[in-house]
Amino acid sequence: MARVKLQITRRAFMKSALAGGGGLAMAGLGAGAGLAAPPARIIDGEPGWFYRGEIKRTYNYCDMCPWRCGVIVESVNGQVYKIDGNPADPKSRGMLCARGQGGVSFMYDPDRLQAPMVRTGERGEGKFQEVTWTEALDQAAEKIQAIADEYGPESIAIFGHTSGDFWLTDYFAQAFGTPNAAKPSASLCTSPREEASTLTFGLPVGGHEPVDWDYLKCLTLIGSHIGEDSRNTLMQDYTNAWARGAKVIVVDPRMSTVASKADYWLPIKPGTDTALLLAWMNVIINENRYDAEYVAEWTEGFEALKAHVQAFTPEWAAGITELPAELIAETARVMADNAPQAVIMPGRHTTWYGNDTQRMRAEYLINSLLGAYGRQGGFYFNKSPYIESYPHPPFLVKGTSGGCSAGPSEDVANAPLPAGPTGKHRADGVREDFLRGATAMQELIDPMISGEPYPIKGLIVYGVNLLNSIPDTERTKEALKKLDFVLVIDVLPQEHVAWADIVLPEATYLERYDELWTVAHKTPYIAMREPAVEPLYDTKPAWWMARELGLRLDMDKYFKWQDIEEYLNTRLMSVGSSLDKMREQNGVIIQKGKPYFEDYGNKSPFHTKSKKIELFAHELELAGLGGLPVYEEIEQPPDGYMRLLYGRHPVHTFAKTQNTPVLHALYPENEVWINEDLAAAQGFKDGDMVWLENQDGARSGPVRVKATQRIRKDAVYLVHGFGQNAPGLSRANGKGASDTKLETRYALDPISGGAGMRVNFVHLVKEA
Ligand SMILES: Nc1nc2c(c(=O)[nH]1)N[C@H]1C(S)=C(S)[C@@H](COP(=O)(O)OP(=O)(O)OC[C@H]3O[C@@H](n4cnc5c(=O)[nH]c(N)nc54)[C@H](O)[C@@H]3O)O[C@H]1N2
Ligand SMILES: Nc1nc2c(c(=O)[nH]1)N[C@H]1C(S)=C(S)[C@@H](COP(=O)(O)OP(=O)(O)OC[C@H]3O[C@@H](n4cnc5c(=O)[nH]c(N)nc54)[C@H](O)[C@@H]3O)O[C@H]1N2
Ligand code: SF4
Ligand SMILES: [Mo]
Repeated sequence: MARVKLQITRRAFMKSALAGGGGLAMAGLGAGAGLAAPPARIIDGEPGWFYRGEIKRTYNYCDMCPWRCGVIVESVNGQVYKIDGNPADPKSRGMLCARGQGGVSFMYDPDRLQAPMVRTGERGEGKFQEVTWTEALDQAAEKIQAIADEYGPESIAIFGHTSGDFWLTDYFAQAFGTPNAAKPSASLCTSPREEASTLTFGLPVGGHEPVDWDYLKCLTLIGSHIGEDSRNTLMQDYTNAWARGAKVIVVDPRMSTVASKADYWLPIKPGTDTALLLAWMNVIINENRYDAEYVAEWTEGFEALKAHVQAFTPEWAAGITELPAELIAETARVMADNAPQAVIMPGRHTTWYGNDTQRMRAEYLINSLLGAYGRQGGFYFNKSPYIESYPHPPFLVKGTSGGCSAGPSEDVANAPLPAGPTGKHRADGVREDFLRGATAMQELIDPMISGEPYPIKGLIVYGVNLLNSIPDTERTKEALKKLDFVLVIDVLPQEHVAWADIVLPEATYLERYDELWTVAHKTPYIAMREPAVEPLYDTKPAWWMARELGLRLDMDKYFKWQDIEEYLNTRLMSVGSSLDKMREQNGVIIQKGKPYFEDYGNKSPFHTKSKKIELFAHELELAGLGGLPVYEEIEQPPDGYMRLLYGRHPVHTFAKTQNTPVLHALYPENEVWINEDLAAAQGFKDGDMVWLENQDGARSGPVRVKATQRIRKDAVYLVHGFGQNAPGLSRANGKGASDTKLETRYALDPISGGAGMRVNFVHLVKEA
């Protein structure tokens, strides 16, 4: 494949890659149905007839996905017209992905929730009556108080995601005293990689994967599908590295977009990645291609690892992964030849098969053998920005929600340890079932049904798509029927909203202030969010709802601030800033990082017990979970079935943007990818409409067949987020098939508590 060897400048890339999808959408469809044309500039001191008023620019961070690029929002006379990337923001660098530009359309979606509501029909029926905020909040507080009085505060569970979740899942939960706060971005997403990282380095990966892109020479992606996973920064970084000639190795059972641009595509048999990783270690160690000096200085357990991998030859792995032994050896050599500017980028959604922490550890061990951590062009050490919390009395419990989008960490060092849903702790305070993981969201459902080990009676759902994000939706519905109280805070009439007792409609990110976004990065930084316009309808921000509930629940001492501006200005004072100063300084505060070993003097940057990279994990060995990763065989599809795989589409986020007018227009429904030859043998062709049925008889569809050579014969693939059953979503309802509804099973990772969802099998059924 011919390559442009010049460094693509970011401007040029924007024109070529990003503006293509997003820009076209905005030009073709307008910022939202029925909006007037954007205002034009003043010519020769006189506004033209088309002049509509002054353009107001406000700072924000995008909430169209959990990545949160810094943006500048342009509005005129209380109407938002345009969102641009903030050039000063380390994530957006002046650019956005299509979803980010779709934010205007998301805000003006006419299907939005418009007023607080109280249920009038049965749970799940979706019958509500509008009430005032006072009525809704009074009733909610009364219910929550009654449950806490009878069963204790821990019997209220709080699920949260999207960027206002800090106020509920972190702040409110800890102040109220419930340890049962959880985010899908932990146990359904990052918990294996975070757990593995903590075990190996004593450091989390953090929200932003610390790949030192500018100097990188070799990138390996295990399942990460950059380009479909359309995080703005990653697409920019990838394109620049690729244009510079960096080698790219992609391991994926499907030829993803990024695989089509790689030097090597390894179409691995699903679920066998750990075998490949062990064989790579075998080659790197036995051919003396590891960084011996680095390994001696910075790691512990090398001899045990060396002995461990002897049996795992490329020939052994070839039999398991269905990849040629020669290709396995060759790719290991390519990585080693480029070390330490060679990294296996930690995937983000890493809950795959239930043995995921060990797979992630295997990736980190290779990165360590290559000497990549703390080296230019490998991984930098990221650092959280310094800023003080708003002063408050000690919280009643320590935060456990975790996740890739946790709010700013609070100082809760002296708070008692949480009693998770099992309530069991080892003598050293570590939870028995999960080593250190954040509370696993999907594991909180059972106590709602069984009352064991103690009952969960109330549920607050903030910005979580309950029936599209957690596997085994029938079990979730059973739990929803049993609960004494369900409070939902959302912006759209999503499927789960129909199950609420009380619905509180939130103002979108373009209409509200919010907590500061503090990012652990090469250059630690703080970004702000302020409203571009007044909230539409009768909607309110999360900080206000959390405070109003808190005041009604005798939690006044945690809500001393009168309004959000006072809260934010007090925090910003600790870094010599304020909202006004931030506005003058491009909406971000950038601090100095400590990316490389040189920045630590004689101190070790690793926070493990040994202060080294623990190739051998003593803690896991002690817990009987194995100090070194091993390959474990997983269940294979029954005859006639294929494994259900899933991933992202570049213009959609999870199950939340399918109804957004401009994004819906770009990709209105998903398709089921199936190997072309296999489809033909089963009597299906490209474009056929089919239903998908899983091993337990669950069905979803109808969905269009995409017959392609770009996927193996043992798997099919769906873009996540479609197949919704929410009549209030006029565009998304009933379009395509849902991976979630076909995931009636999951495999629990014993180390991280993550839910592996790629353990379900489907077959195609002709549309009835
Ligand atoms: N457009 C868009 N971008 C997003 C998001 C979004 O919703 N929309 N969400 C963001 C979030 S929160 C996350 S967590 C990330 C997720 O993005 P990633 O971390 O990149 O996603 P994964 O789901 O881990 O990877 C999906 C890929 O794994 C491949 N795969 C499936 N099974 C296997 C296997 O056994 N082995 C290997 N090697 N590969 C396999 C699939 O074919 C697919 O290409 O995306 C982020 N970016
Ligand atoms: N089957 C399956 N399950 C998955 C995944 C998958 O690929 N397949 N991916 C997993 C991953 S990686 C992740 S991170 C999670 C994501 O899980 P979720 O975050 O639950 O996913 P979304 O569908 O984005 O749901 C966001 C919800 O927040 C609402 N919302 C949007 N903006 C706002 C706002 O400003 N305020 C409030 N209050 N609500 C708002 C949306 O309407 C929606 O109901 O899902 C996980 N679950
Ligand atoms: S990657 Fe796209 S959707 Fe996500 S925060 Fe950035 S601009 Fe918004
Ligand atoms: Mo995620």
